[in-house]
Amino acid sequence: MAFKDLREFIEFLEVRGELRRVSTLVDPVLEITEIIDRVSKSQGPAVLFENVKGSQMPLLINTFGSFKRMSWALDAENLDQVAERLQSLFPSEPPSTFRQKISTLLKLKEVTRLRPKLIKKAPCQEVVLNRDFSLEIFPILKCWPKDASRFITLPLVITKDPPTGRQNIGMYRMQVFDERTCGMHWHMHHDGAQIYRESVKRGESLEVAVALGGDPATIYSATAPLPRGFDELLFAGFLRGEPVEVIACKTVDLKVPAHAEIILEGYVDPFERRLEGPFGDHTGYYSLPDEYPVFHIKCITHRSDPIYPATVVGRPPMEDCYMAKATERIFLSLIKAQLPEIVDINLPMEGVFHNCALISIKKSYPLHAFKVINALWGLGQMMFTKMIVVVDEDVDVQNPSEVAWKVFNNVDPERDIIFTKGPLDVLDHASNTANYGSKMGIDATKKWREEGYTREWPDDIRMDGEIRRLVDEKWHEYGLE
Ligand SMILES: Cc1cc2nc3c(=O)[nH]c(=O)nc-3n(C[C@H](O)[C@H](O)[C@H](O)COP(=O)(O)O)c2cc1C
Ligand SMILES: [Mn+2]
Repeated sequence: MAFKDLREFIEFLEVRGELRRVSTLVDPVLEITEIIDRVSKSQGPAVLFENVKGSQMPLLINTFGSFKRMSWALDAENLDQVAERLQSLFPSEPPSTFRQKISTLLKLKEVTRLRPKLIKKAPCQEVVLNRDFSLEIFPILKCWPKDASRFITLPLVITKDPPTGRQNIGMYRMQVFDERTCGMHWHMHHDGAQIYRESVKRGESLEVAVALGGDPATIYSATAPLPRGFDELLFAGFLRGEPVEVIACKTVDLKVPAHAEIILEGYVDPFERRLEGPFGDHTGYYSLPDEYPVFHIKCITHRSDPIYPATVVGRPPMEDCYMAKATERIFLSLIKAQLPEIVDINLPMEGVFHNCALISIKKSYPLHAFKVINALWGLGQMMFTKMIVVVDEDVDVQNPSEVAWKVFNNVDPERDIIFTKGPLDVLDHASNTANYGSKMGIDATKKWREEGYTREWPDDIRMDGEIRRLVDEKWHEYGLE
């Protein structure tokens, strides 16, 4: 059964020994980061800090920071289960028989049932503050020494696309400028920024609501690279198997997750910009200061006893790596629906997801690897991928050592590497130019005669099965244990 809110998930984690409460007084300025960096690097639990300096509210962190917790957050025991659920929605073969067509239609009907559901009264509005309010009541973190200020690090930023009226949710960190103003760090390629550009074109300010907390699948959905126009809350409904309940905001025309802990309502002006950053980011480097829009808060609503959710990003692995691994598993089925020759994908944590992709394929025609590489560079947020390595289907891409063995031995660099240019993630610091640069595709598959390879490709060394069985049987006799 789906979790209704953050506190149900906290209870679930606590029963399973996956959440610790800390009652010692801790400072949200740097101290929590150092604690959670250590916990995270040793695959530790989620932590509820109950006594945070300067605030009455407890702070929840590292909630998603393991494969187990990330899977539970999505109502599954492991991420492959979640992927399978999605696979059934996006079959790689079009329905052919009447029965298959009916079953596809039934699934579509099921999806309609899972659309967000509007309710009239919600926990996230138990307290409404629209006159004397300040962000200072929240235990907002300053994560790293050179961060420009405190940052809200786990916000669900909700906007509405002016032409279509469709809502979008993205997670964009928010620098606190003062009691009622924050930076709005939506990267130019993300839906939030595209929607904002529409409002700039119209010269209108854009209404924005920010939810903190909510059920864990909804929080994850804000980070999922869905195509523009695809409702993150419907996606969350699908992950949960139950619709997400929403409520109308008090001062803006937006609907927010009813079971969130805290809601910030306000607007972003079409022309105002302020320097945002630096901020210690998930690349393990500080993202440099740059001009970003500004969020003005008009009203804050929250539960009577809110829990403030946060995360710390930094040199991987950290909490966000597990959220991204969920994305890797879930979106593999969507990618496969378009590129069925793909067997598996590994986005290594060290590559922070947009820097490196290891891909295995069923190769069936000459230069097939390059077809896949080029297709991925044109596919949603995979467009950012700086380095793509393609290997044959028998190579386990989840084992980077096996992939390295293939690359180092199978590749003739001049023949097997292609370079291209394209957009880069805003956080890339290696390119001479911000936001775009070069990319590399490496074909580490076995080369064919039809690909111009005229020599004889050697076999992998493998022992005969019979000898292996013999040695298995006699193993203890050799006295080598
Ligand atoms: C912890 C965390 C922090 C993130 N911070 C930002 C950010 O500051 N700006 C941004 O544009 N994307 C950020 N992202 C990535 C986006 O949330 C993600 O790409 C999402 O798909 C964007 O949604 P959208 O396309 O609907 O805008 C962050 C992701 C995570 C997990
Ligand atoms: Mn979106």
